[in-house]
Amino acid sequence: RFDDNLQQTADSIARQDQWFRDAKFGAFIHFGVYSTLEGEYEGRGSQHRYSEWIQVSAKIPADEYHQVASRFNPAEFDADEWATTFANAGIRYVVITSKHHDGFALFKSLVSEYNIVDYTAFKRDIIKELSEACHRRGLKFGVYYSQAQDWDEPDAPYIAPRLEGTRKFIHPDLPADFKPDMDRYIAKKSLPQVEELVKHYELDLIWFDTPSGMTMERAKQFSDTVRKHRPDCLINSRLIHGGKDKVDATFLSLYDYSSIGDKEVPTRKLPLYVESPDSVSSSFGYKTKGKCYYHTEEELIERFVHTVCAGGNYLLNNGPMGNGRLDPEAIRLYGVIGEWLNVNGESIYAAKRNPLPSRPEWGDISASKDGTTLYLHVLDAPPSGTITLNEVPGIIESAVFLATGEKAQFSQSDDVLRITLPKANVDEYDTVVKVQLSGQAASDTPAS
Ligand code: H79
Repeated sequence: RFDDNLQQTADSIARQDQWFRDAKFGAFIHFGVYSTLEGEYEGRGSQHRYSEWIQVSAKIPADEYHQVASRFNPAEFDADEWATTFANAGIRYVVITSKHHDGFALFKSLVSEYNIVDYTAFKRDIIKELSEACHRRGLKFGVYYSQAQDWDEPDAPYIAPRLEGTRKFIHPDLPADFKPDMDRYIAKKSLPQVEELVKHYELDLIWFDTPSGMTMERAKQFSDTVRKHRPDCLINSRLIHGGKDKVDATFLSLYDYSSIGDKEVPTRKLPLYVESPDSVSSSFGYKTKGKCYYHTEEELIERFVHTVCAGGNYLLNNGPMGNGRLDPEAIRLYGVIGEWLNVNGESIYAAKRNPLPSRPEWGDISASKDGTTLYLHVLDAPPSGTITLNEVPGIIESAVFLATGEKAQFSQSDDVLRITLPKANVDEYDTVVKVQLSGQAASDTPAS
């Protein structure tokens, strides 16, 4: 249960984000210098989960990482091919790393020459090409920008105090009495780069990450800059909050929706409209060395369904390869989800979260916007072949399997609904039963 005043605040600042609430499915892309290393540098670093963390996990000095950066040449990058792959998978928006914690920008920047156009032989502006390709395909486009961390800048903070020692590995020539000054870094690089991004690129969204050291005053500078140049551009909560779904009314003017934890699946209703940043694999950047695994398509569809039913978007990441091509396993997994959406998309897009007080143990529930249709997602069919739903808020008029259109056998007594599932699976991953209620379903909070 959350505070009604807080909800009202959230709604009154709810900006032009209907596209976002209806989109449900986004592609997150982690692409950069680290994509070429695939999680290991000179035998070091591969034990860490995230390949995009290689500079820290392998303690690579700045001058060595710069050489890797200058050789970054994703010659096979084809923005239209990427956009087409995503659009065909039912994805509605794309968010790509314009600068991750390593400090290397995938866009032309006048603020720092450490960017793909000025620092590599490739010379093309990935952010420009992809934003145009996405908009051509009707996809919304956003960028990830790491505003607080920047391992290339000695003034920027580290995410955890125990990592502060990394600074002297990366920048061995710093004077012994060097004192990092975060505001100096913000003024010199991250705020001007964010201004470049919102001024020069058609951004529908900007995704900040890991707010180490971000005070209210610092966050406000970023928020004001985005709002000034691009008032409709959505901002996520990690401008100032960590991965958790913490909500505080004083922060709500700074951002538009709440990012929950990396790879976290929401299991309960949340106070703001949320987004769950998941990944097809255990890493975000492309990783082939050491510790890594891919999720199965069953796992991803289940995580997607739970996220939507809790009131959020599913931002599913892939890490393209250093040569600029998408990871074939990611393409395959997106494709399976896309096929599932071709059949079951009605229960996902423009749906609202579960309006009932709790979540059933066999799966989850989404609803039509007016609340008169419930979509029962049977993720784990019980051995009895019958699912039970308690606290049903009205009289059931009909129940059909969404995948086949066939009628489902059901019985209702008081507020308990029983539905008999067919012997054969209706859907390999998630059997969706579309239940029509007479009159209005129980009203849910406006967050969904
Ligand atoms: O961009 C992705 C991650 O790189 C980023 N957020 C998502 C979207 C992120 N930044 N910080 N964190 C996630 C927290 C990560 C901490 C760890 Fe580690 C990275 C744990 C293991 C690798 C740093 C390096 C701490 C231990 C080793």
